Parts: sequence; C-alpha cells; structure tokens
Amino acid sequence: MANELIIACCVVGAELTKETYPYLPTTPREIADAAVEAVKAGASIIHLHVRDEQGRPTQRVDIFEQVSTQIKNSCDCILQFSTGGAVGTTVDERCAPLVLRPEMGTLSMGTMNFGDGIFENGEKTIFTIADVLKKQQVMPELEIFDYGMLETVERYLRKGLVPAHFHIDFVLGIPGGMSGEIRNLVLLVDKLEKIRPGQSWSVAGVGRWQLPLTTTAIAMGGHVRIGIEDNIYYRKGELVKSNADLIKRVVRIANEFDRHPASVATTREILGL
Ligand code: KMH
Ligand code: ZN
Repeated sequence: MANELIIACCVVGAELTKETYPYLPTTPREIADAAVEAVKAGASIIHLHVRDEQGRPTQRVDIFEQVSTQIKNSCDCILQFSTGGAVGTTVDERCAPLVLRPEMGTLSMGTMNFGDGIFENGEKTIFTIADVLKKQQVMPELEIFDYGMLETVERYLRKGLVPAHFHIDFVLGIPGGMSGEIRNLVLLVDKLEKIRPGQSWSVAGVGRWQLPLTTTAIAMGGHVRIGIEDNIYYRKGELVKSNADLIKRVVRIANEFDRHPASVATTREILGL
C-alpha cells in the first residue's frame, strides 16, 4: 500500500476562462465527464469547482449537487469540494456547498497575493471554514501555498485550533506564493515530517512546475494533484487537451518508479476516510 500513488485531479478550477483555454469544461455535463475521464485515467480524488450558466466560477449548491450526482452515477471517486472558490468569493458562498457533505473539502491556511488578486484567508475565515467542515464531517485538505502557512498549521495544532485529521496539499508556483522549485518542496516536507511524522501529503505544481514537482513527489513517496486548474500546457507552447492526458503521463512516470495509482478504496484507507 505504501507504494501506491494517490492522484487527485483538479478538473476545472475557478480562474481559467475559455478565452485563455478553449478546452475548458464549463457545463455540469462537461465537468462531470472530465472528472469521470480523469478517474478512468487513474485519479481517485476529484478536486471540484463548478461554473454557472455563463461559465463563471460559482459556489452554487444546486450546481455542485448536479455535477456530483452525474460523477457518482458514472464512477466511484472521492469528491473534494473547493472552499477556496474564486478570488473574491465571500466566505459564506465558499462554505455553502459543504451542506452536501462531500468526503473532502479544502481549507487554505493563509491570505496571499494570488496573481493580481488577493486570496483572503484571514484567521476568522480559516476558523469559519474549519467549523463548517467539522460540522458536516468533511475531511479537510489543508492547502499550503507558502512556508508560513505550514508554520500556521503547526501553531494551530499546538492550540487545537484546526481539526486533527487532515491531508496536506502543497500548492507551489502561484505568483504571490512559494515557487515550485524542488528545494521548496523538500523544505516543506522536511518541516511537515517534524510537525507530524507520517502525515500524508501531496503536491500541486502550478504551470511549468507541475511536471518536475509531481515527478519529485513520486520519488519522495508523496502523492500528487494534477489537472488544468494548475496547468494548461502539456509542454512549453502546447496546450493540453484534457486532464486525462496530464494524468496518463504521470501514471507512466510513476510506473517507472514502481508506484501505481491508488484505487479509490486504497485512497480512503491511506487517508483514513
Ligand atoms: N481559486 C483560488 C483562489 C481551493 O480550491 O481551495 C483558490 C483555490 C483553492 O482554488
Ligand atoms: Zn481549487
């Protein structure tokens, strides 16, 4: 089991538009199909954002419900709802879909510049989202965009201010956060090991960092998040056509390391879901 690789797929995200990425899934059917295709390619977790009728990011419960049902009708997988939403989404909107009680939900651990916007995660916001996750019995994935956010986790754990059971995702390469240089991942994993030996973690490399970081995580024994939310290029100058294409490449690389995609059941076991 230790060798199995959890692949989470971030199928659509909240910041991309069809103008910058023409293959972007936006309707509930397209998003659900992209998720099912990702699961067939090896993903066991779907990191979910949804879009409204105009293709804009939304945290509307009815659309989350529609997409979740369509995915679940076609395959088993772990749904991880975004509580980050898009830059500027209010905290109430961000928490709203948790009423559907997905198996997992994200919890970002600090405020940051996010490209030209501000991704607001002040202490009050973190605790509000953490409370709703707890109330709905949704397992948090703590999103770490910078070293200080991991130190925040350490501080909050000492004070009992965040749920004790979580998965960690290092999201590296957002302009405004920590870059995706490999030494940054090594630093973070080293720190995490000191805070919580044996804690499960994955890495999400943004843009050109996706391939080197996923390969490094595979070699280090971690897990990965891949998908067009984080990276729309297969290689420099060449747009990737689907999430599945990104996943298939990572599965090929992982196989060379004798690591194989974790099934949904194994993922639940590893994460204690
Ligand atoms: N769209 C970003 C501002 C999450 O999903 O929890 C936040 C985000 C994180 O995507
Ligand atoms: Zn997201």
